[in-house]
Amino acid sequence: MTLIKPSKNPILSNYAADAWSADSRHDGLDSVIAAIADGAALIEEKVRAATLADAIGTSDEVNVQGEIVQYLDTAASDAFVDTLSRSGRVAAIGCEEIEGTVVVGDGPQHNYIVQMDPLDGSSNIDVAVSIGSIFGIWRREDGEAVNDASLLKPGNQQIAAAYVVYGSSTVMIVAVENSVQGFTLDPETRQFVLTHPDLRIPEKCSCYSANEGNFDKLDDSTQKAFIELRGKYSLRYVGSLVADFHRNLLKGGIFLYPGDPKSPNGKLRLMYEANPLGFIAEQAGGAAYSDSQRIMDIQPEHPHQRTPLILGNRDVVKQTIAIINKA
Ligand code: AHM
Ligand code: MG
Repeated sequence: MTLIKPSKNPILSNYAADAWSADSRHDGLDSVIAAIADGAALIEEKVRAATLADAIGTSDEVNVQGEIVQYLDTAASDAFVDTLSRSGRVAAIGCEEIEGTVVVGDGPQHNYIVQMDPLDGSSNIDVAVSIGSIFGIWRREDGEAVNDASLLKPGNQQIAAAYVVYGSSTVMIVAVENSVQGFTLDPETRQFVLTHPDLRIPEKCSCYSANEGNFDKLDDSTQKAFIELRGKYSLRYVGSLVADFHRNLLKGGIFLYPGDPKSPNGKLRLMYEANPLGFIAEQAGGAAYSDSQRIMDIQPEHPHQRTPLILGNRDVVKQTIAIINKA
């Protein structure tokens, strides 16, 4: 597999060097972000060709109708494990597609732990709708053992988070404390260019994003919260978390995937969906809660555990939680 070297992303690399490496806790973080950018540029090409590959089915790797979905999930997982491992800065990786911990290295320079959903919104791959990749980034302390426990740090210890949306453009959002920056992949130069500096969620909430088809399954108080949102905001739901969140970050909005009596923890995963997007939302002035607590304060017990997720404009998230928690 050909990897795009960090030097092919000079604007991103230079930006990272200036903005993120000044803080000593960010030592080497620019290499981790550049590795995510490299993997994203590679996967973007495969995403653009996904429907074609599915229809033609000429490659041995995608020779059965429908296997493209599985193929892209695996290709994205492999690509990001590869680029992150090559960054020389990552100690361990947790991944939606991989049951256990990918231990990369325990040298003094391996000072980051990355958790990722390499291809979010898989059900939208074969219908040409926006999908994405999500990353939470934690610091490994000096000398800290690298093992399964490395993946069980709470979200409030994240040092950075990022996501990529493969949509009408390919956009990468990167957040560190108090800073959320957006980059767009230039299809000509294959460079990520800073296009959305210093993002903040707009104060005005324009829309809510939720699977309304689940309404009848919800408990009474959650139904009340949905009804309240219906009366005030437009419904916009892509069905790819990363795309729904991206729209709400830029335009103002709230995303909900609550639990229900049958599935109290909902559908979405704490470590590589809720925590990274929760971190980004908070740095952009928003909020992220399960039904009962701040997402980032949940102490993880399992790398693949699920959580209800209510995410976006701070005030609207708080109002929604208050309705859900009213007995
Ligand atoms: P995935 O990680 O397998 O793609 O699943 C997660 C996706 C999210 O992107 C999205 O918010 C949610 O599942 C949609 O679920 P539903 O189809 O139940 O509305
Ligand atoms: Mg996902």
